[in-house]
Amino acid sequence: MKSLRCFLLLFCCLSSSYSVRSAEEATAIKKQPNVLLICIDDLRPELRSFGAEYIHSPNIDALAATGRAFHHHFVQAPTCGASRYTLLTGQYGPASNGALFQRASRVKTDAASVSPSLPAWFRQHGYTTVSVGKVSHHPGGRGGPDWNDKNQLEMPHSWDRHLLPAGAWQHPRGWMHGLANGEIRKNAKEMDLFQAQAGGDEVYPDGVSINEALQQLSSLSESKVPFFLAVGVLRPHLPFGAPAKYFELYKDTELPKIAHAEKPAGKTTWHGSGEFMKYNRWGRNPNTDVDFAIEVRKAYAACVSYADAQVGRLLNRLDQLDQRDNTIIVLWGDHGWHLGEHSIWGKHALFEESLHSPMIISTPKMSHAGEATQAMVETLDIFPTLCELAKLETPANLDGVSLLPLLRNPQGKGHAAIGYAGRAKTIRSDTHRLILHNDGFAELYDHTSAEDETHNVAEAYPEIVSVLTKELQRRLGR
Ligand SMILES: [Ca+2]
Repeated sequence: MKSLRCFLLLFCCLSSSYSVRSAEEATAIKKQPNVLLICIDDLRPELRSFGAEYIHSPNIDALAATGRAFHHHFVQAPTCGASRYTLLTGQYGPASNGALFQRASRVKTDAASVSPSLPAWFRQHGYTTVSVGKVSHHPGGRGGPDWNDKNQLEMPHSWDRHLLPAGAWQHPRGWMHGLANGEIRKNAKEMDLFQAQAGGDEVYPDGVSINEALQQLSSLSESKVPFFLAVGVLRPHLPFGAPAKYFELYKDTELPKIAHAEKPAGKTTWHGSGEFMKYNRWGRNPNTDVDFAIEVRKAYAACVSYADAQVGRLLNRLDQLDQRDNTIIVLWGDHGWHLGEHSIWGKHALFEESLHSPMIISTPKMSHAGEATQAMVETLDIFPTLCELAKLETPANLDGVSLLPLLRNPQGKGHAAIGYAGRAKTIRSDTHRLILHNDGFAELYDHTSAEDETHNVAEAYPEIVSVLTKELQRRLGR
């Protein structure tokens, strides 16, 4: 199916719906649901509940079984800071990791020009807002040499508390790339790419920050006002270090073959996997060493299972506190990750693997709970969705749309997804992906074809390139 006619059926106008706050505002606030937003770093949609039966992800799977898993969720940007910008502002933004700090500078010089962030909006509407771990780009949300300068806030006016207990890793910068028992990254070449140390969850950084998140959950649950708690889980971000018990899960696992592992021949957003290659790899390269590729993939899988266990700790505490029936839960991966597809080990490209990430939304008493949706949605959609679910007014200038229709009916329609990096931008429809480079070069991939994103068909289908380019420019305004 490659016809233009079928393709043209894809687009429709979408508009946000607006809900109105109750007149009995003070009373309503107490009845409003809590929000637990779980942000997982570098998590690709390779989970058992997303079809990967060789992955041990029982806690995320249990959440999916009681909520709505979005199997076609795409982020706006294939890098932490720029993707989190869109989650936390609901707007398109810069393509760089410094996006939120740039916004913070504008807040200082021209506050009126900056619309409220997602947590700021909930805070303005009576919620207590707390973040723990890596929610914005810097864990704990501060700048400075060690990312703990109280005078340099990444998201001004957003949080009542933004916390990062660094434990043995000394400061948020040390925690961010920490390995076992307080090892801090000084020179990446001297830090192991992956590591399995025996011990409990606190041997690695996430165990410590989740302890803090559990304490916050307990104290916030005692309050009479609703809470908005955002928790960032660091793994499976590099380096791939996790307690040995999670590596054990994959000792005898046979992983499927890497899909389209060949390096693209033509012009693409391919890169040399710099973030990955700079670690100590013991002289081995997964692109040329099949056994090492399997070891790397198993290490990533172990980190996914470690992250999954942290999600389980959060959800168990929520249940113990009897808050599940009054809490909206969003689990979100900040972008995808190539494990050898297109000969890339990392993110930062505009291929499907870089932009596709898991998302699950669970709300109290949701209809069709446990049914996944295949509708295409974007990270931008989370802000308006949470507003509507919490019965808050939706800010007028958000770039996404509410997903409430898909929470009611998983068979509903989605919409094309936009993404961008420094050198190119992209639009993904139900059938195609267009990647438009800044110099005008176009890549067009047909997702109805077995060749998928390995064969650029832009020259053969100029009409599709033209329609998608116009839609991309209209949506992105650039
Ligand atoms: Ca990330």
